[in-house]
Amino acid sequence: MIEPLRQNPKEASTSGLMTDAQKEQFHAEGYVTLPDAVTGEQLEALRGQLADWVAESRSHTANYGECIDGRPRFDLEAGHNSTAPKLRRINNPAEVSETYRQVAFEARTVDYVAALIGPDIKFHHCKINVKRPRSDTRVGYHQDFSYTPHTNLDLAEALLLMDDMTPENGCLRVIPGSHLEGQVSLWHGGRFTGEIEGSLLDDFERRSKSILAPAGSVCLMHPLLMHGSDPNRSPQPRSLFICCYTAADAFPLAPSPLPNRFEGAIVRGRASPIARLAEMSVELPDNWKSASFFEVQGQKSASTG
Ligand SMILES: O=C(O)CCC(=O)C(=O)O
Repeated sequence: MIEPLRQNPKEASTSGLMTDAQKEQFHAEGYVTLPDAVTGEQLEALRGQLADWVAESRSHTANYGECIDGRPRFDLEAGHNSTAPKLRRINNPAEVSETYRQVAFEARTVDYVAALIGPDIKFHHCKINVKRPRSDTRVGYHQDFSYTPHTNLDLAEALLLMDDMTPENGCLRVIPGSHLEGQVSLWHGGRFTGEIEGSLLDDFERRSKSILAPAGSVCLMHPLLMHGSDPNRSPQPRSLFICCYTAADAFPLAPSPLPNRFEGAIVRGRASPIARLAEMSVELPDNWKSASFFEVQGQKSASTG
């Protein structure tokens, strides 16, 4: 008989890093926001690299760059031009920047994740969501598990704030406790729309909470937490470096939405030869081909707009 890899996978070796109240908030409300997830130097380096990418985007008129599956790495919002660049997504920046790879693999964020769903943690994928000043990019309400279904629910999405997040610049909005209410369908009329049905919006909006925190903080989300965000109406940018981590014994039930050469890399602890299966039914995503989920959610890019 095959024994479980460990008796209590929630027992983390990172004692003292987070308070019991912070861990309890993640499990009870589905998210927790923590300060100083990266050092000041790491934050500066991330921001510097992003500024270079935004500058580079000025010379492009359509999505560009190439990920390992042939899709563009750099995704531009419709209306992008050289004077008002609207770079909105960079897919798997860790593959093209050592600064981003180091933060994704080594920053304190990963210790926070190990304290919540560890000790054994795998990297799945990463991305930067940029909302340039006064840009229309929004994020329709969804649960990340619907894009990255796994054999169990021990996943954590780490959203690192690269700018202060404010009510005006399109801050992340979460629905506390929604991770305990099951998966909400993202398929409508036979199509994977990547966001919830419009009729559910009012209820979720009423229950939503804005994540307002300074740059360098991280919001850690349970994979079934419902969340979204509005356009940036301010003169300031709003950028998030988002990494998806899983427990070592959680295995994908669908192809990665953002294939990358680091998928499955162990970032804390040890690999698992055992897949842990949670008893649940899981709605699977469509294997979409566009440059980012913004297009899946019906928002045109510079290539399609
Ligand atoms: O950028 C945001 O506001 C939310 C990001 C998000 O939900 C995602 O990329 O899955």
